[in-house]
Amino acid sequence: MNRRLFISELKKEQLDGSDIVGTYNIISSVAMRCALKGPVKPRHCAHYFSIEYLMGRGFYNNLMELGVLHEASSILAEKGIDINAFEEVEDAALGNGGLGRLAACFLDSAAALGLPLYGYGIRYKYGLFKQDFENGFQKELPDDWQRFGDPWSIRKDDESMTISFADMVVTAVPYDMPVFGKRINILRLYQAEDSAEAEKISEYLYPADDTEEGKILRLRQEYFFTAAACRDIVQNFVRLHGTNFKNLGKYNTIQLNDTHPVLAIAELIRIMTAEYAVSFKAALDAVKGTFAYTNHTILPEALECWDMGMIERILPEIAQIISKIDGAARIEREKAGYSAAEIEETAVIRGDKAHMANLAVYASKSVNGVAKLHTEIIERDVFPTEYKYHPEKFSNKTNGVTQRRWLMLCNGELSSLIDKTIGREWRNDFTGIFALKESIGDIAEKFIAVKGRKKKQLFDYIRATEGIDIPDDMILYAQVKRLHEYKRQLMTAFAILEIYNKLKRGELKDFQPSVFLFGAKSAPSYRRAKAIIKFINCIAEKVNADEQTNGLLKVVFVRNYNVSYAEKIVAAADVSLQVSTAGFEASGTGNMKFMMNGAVTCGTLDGANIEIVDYAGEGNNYIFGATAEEIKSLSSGGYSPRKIYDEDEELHAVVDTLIDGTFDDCGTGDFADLYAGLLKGERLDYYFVLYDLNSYVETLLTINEDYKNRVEFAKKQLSNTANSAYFSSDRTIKEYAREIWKI
Ligand code: 26V
Repeated sequence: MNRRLFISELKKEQLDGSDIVGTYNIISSVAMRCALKGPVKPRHCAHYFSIEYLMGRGFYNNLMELGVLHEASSILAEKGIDINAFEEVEDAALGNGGLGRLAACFLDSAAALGLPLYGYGIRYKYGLFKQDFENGFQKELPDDWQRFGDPWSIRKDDESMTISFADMVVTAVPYDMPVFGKRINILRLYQAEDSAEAEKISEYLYPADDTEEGKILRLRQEYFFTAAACRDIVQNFVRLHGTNFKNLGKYNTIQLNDTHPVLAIAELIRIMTAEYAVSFKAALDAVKGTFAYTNHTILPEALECWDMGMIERILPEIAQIISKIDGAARIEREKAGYSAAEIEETAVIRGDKAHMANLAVYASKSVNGVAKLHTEIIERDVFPTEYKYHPEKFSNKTNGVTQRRWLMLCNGELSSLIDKTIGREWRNDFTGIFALKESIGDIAEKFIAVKGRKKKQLFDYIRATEGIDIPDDMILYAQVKRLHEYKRQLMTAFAILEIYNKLKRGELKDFQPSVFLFGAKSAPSYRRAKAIIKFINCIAEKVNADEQTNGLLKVVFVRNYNVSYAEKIVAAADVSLQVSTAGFEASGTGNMKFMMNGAVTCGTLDGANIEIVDYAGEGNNYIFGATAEEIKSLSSGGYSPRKIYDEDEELHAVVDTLIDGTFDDCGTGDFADLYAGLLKGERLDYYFVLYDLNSYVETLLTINEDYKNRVEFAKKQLSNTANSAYFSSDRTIKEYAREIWKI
């Protein structure tokens, strides 16, 4: 963008330091005005369909991408306004976690690389809830993210569309959010309008789907945005290429981010057959050349199945088309030699349910997992039959994160140190970061100073927002991610209690002062996840108040963990805790952000941790615990958490704090329920918390010991930064572009 234009336009504006909201809107719209010269969609492009986008704050990132962050900051300073004042502007949190943040990183990378990638999703009125703690329990508050306006979006009334359900018709109004880089791409988010009923469709992210009504609303959401997006793509195709839909996939790929947008497959067939008189067979062939599917989880409860009866009631034409696809798949597979059992296992409709992952796998030209191990698991265990007959369809695309937000923007101090050491080329081509390797020894001291500064900034912020005081020199161990049993925040809680008990007994001589930091939101209806939050808050209260130990050990669970909080935490952390039960974390992307910022990983051999260690070296990271293979064989019988509990006194004692009155769950029975999950009833300790606990504690203490040699430890940390190029989403997006999208 034309920087001179931006400066002169901004200087013309009346900026009032006492009106932060007004100033925020003025600067943002001047930047938009100067940057947008009507970018056009090219003939050949890729589309990303995702029900979540965790964009975070647009302001600083966009000004950085536009190359005017510095200019804006100086003009504001001249008028006595600190650019950091806009930190109170809400994040656009239209997502839950990794899946939504990945979508945002991908859009950033594609724009930066000059690749045409267009995002489609929903413009929720309220994003992921704001989290507060009440007496240590999570409390959910509505997230009114547009409170300060939405100057980074443009409403396009003239491109509105009508979307029909059996019982209602709604208007889908697009809001275009430009994504700046070498080219300007667009994230198009649809808002539902026309009636109070219609507006509900785009009101909340993930409305509770534990009721019939909730499920229907979710189904409407999924259809609403994918139908609008499909129509948009078809209209564009017809305008550019005519109605020869054989060529649809030649010019367009639609990447399905998990199963939530999979109804698009049926809708695209509906549009071609109903509106352009294409035969079903030809339409099916066209979609098979157009869609590509990414799987992001192997958890059965997250692989969507829709009741066919419900689809029939709400979307009768779509139900018919799904049935026809199911029939076509069965015939095709019988001819290809699938056994009857194999046909059933891979069927689009199983019993009375539409199996969305099976539909996606059947109708897509490409299926991918998000890390090496995860792809192996989906090939071997999740879609084994389809892999047997169509191995060529499957590939791995290990996730990545954008170094622009996750290093340059959030860690200016480390970025300047890198500039001074190897020059600035790494900013254009992140593979250049590897050159840092040669200088690790020379800059270790300076790196220690940078880490210290980032920690101080974070701890100051925590003091101000959470009211918890953390000494500046503590080792920062961080576990920040969605709250889920498989991620094992509970295991970290037990580990902290063991360390605390050891400190109390005077067993840990020369323990380096440490703080354990958690950030996580729990799904509102997920009882055990919420119980874990309360349990950790109880531990924090006890440990932080203990004068015998609180100079050595602190625990903090920050409220409302989000993208902006993550930017501060990843820059400051010394140790990245990635301790999921092996085989369960598809990839993880937080692990990559920490790595870039020079944290060592303390983790299991799961998801992308495996590749992180491959690149940065086992010696520079801390791996412990059962492997995915061990977990698999333990799962099939012979694991007794009771035995471990009975034979290990220390472990026994910390687990018993759930039931012995040490902590108070306010009569909810939540802690007893956590205990039961480990030791009573069925599926005992399903995520192997007790199995891995001891080796976890040992590893945490080894790290603590190693940290004493600050310079050697800093070298390990820097080795992680130097080897992080592979984990840039620029690399990931290049792979998608070359191998799947052919753009
Ligand atoms: C979501 C939910 C929401 C309600 C409670 C149960 C439950 C279980 C699993 C999920 C996961 C949804 C998909 C997802 O977010 N997957 C994440 O995708 C990231 C990007 O590929 C990846 O790094 C994470 O490992 C993966 O968990």
